[in-house]
Amino acid sequence: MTSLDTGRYTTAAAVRTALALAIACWLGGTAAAQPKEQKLQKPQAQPTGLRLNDREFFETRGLNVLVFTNQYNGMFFDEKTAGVEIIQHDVRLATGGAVRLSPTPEQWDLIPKMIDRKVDKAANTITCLLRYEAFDFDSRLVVTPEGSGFRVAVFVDKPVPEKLEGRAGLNIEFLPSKFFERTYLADGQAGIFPRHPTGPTVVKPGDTKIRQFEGYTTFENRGRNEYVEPTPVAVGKKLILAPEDPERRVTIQALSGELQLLDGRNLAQNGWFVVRSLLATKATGKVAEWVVRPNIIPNWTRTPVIGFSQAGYHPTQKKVVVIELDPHDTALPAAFLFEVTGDGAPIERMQAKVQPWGSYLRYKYVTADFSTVNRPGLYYIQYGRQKTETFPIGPQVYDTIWHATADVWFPVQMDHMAVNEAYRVWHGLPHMDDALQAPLNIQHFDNYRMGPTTETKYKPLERIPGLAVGGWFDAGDFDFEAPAHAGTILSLADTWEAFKPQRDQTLIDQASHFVDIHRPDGKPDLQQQIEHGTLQVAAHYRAFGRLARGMTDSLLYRYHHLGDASTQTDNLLFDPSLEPYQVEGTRSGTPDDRWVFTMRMPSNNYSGIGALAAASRALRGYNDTLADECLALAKKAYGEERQVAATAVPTGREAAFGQGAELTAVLQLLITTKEQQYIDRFNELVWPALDRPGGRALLAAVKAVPYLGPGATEKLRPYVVKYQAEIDGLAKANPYGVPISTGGWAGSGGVIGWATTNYYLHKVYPDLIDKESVYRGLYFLFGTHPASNVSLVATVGTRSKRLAYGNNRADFSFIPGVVVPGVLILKPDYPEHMDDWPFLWGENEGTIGGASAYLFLANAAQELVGK
Ligand SMILES: [Ca+2]
Ligand SMILES: [Ca+2]
Ligand SMILES: [Ca+2]
Repeated sequence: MTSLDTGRYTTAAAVRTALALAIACWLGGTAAAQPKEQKLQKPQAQPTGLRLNDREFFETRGLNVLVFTNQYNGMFFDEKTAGVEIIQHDVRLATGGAVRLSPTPEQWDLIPKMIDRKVDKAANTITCLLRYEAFDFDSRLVVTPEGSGFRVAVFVDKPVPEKLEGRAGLNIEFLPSKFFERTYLADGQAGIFPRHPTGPTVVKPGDTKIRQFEGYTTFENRGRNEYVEPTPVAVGKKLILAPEDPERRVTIQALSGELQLLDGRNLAQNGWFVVRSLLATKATGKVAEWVVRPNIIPNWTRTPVIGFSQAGYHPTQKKVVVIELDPHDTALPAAFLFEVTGDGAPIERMQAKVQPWGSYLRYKYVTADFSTVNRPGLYYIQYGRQKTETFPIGPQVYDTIWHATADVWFPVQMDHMAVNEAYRVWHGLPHMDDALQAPLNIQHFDNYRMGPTTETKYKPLERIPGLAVGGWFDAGDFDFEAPAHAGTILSLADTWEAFKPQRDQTLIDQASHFVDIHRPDGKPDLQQQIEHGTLQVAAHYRAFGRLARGMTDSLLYRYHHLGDASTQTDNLLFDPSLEPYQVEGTRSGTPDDRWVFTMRMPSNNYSGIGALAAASRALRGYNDTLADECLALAKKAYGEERQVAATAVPTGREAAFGQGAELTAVLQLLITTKEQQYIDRFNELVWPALDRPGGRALLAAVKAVPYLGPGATEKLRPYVVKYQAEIDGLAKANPYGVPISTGGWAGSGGVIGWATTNYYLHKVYPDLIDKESVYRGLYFLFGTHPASNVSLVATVGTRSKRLAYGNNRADFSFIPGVVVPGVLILKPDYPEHMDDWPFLWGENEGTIGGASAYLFLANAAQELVGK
């Protein structure tokens, strides 16, 4: 592009913006509705310093400093949500401020245990006692406001252990995506933050590496006794990050020693930029100290987030926009709906009075209701000078919302198949060396476990036949997660039975292990997917008589594989008589065949039984042989599991989970067989379960109502009345009126499950549960949610996820149709959704469970709007 073109473009854009504003004012924006006060430059007041607030973090307008408000929870180790964290202009810019043992800690590197946290309001200080058990090493991290920033210091009562000299340091990590296309100064020396890491690194002797979690290693040394460590990109006493950008500028000064700037992406794609000082050795007292000054824009006010459905609205639906405001912001009196016409001139169709909703988390919320507009067309919302993306209102808006998930996402997740799309190969044929019996007494890095026996007829590391077939990659990783699988098969079977979608846009050939996307083969894709998942589950029942817990990598450096699934293992059968990396015919000496974790868990087995029983119906008429076998396997396994339960009563977690899962199994068996024994058992389980807190039994109960005989509908009604009151309560709990989870994994899956329950209840009790309670789940997914208004379903809606934690995340890309978890609520009050950094799984990792549940909900909504 020439400079002349650039100039013309800029001018044209400016003219368009000015015109749009003029039209907006002229068409309906009353003077009072225009956000003049937002743009007026207020006098440049000096920002006041940080102070400790009641929520136990340091706060001033435009800046928060959190000190172990969120902890390393150990579940997946370093989740990049712990330690000293900086939220600058409402962006969580830095995390992991703590004493760490490596230059750029990876996910499975040792994390400090926080032993004690003292919040001293009088001294305006937070002190954390951190411990590394393996080295008997304690340190104190002290954070105190200073000037417009803060001071962070590390104290030790005993010198740094010898083994950690030159290793233990004060680290803090900066989010790379916020520094792309920006620069830094290190003692005045200029540098550019690289878009992709280009070193430097050094190789060190393997036996000097600090042990990672449980002795696993993230590094494949290819038989060489060595490991890689990043060395600094820059060094100095004073670092200024992004000096050119007032929103991002951070100055860090070392009061003793020097600062290193390192690039964690050299070791792991999810690494961050790290600033680090080594702790002083052979000394006690203060061993590191910095002053950190994140720039603060005076009187900074966050841009409002206009929550709406990026996929648009059916004319009959409510159209309530939720606007998320900075607590310092003043709500405008009105928001506007403009129709976009064919000649590009927008026409104001409605001015909606802005209604206060109240406070939720750290923001305040207002709503604007455009429900009375039902004329089909294209629209956008204007609030102040902000305009949303253009979206449709029309009877067809839900016609295609599940197609990307069914046509692309599920095919790409298919294991034991090569998957092609037009000119592109998504992945070759993976994991044909599945699988070996897992050995004993293991705590695996992806939360699998093995006890003291295999509880199968196989010996540790013995090959289990028939497992290189079917199944899906669980999520952004490649393992076979059995309960998620069972749930996915159930959900797909539900969708098939309820809506019978005949859509055929995929060729799936089990005989040649080949999938071609956008190529019909005369068979409904949904039945083909149900068959594909069932092939793997049925193989477990043939091998073990029950469902194993999962199948995954034995080696951490294979597990974190990114890219083509077919290269995760060598697809050759492991032969211990060969040397590592030696290949003879179809055998190899590389121990990369995956392991099957077979610890007995009744809940897991009941989930598999339910899946097989449901699949036996969904596959009827499509693959009768498999359908017959599924039912036989399910009935046999159910009888056996009941026998086990009669002799060994499960306890603890397994008791609670087991009952819920048995309910699912019995429900599916009774629907398939209509046998009285299952109806009786279901009645025995469901009514007490309904009286317990939790609520999952309600969904099973309402699904079973048609099979339970006369009176069941009325018997269930009081529970639905109670549930309806809970739905009403949600409208007061948050402005979105859906259950928003606050756990370590964001909650779109929970919202989908809730809306799906509402659908089933609406079908039986339309007087109690309305359609809007179903739609609300979709409004949330499609952009009416906190923190941003991006659609959480990639390729659904005008603006949707462009980055996700799929297995192609290293390319800053996504797999179309992925349903991401969405908005993570970090303690105590910060909703976060990263849309320029794909590597936080709690926000961006789609799962087969979430995607299959979405397929159901999307079909349900289509039915309700009257497709
Ligand atoms: Ca997994
Ligand atoms: Ca097909
Ligand atoms: Ca192999």
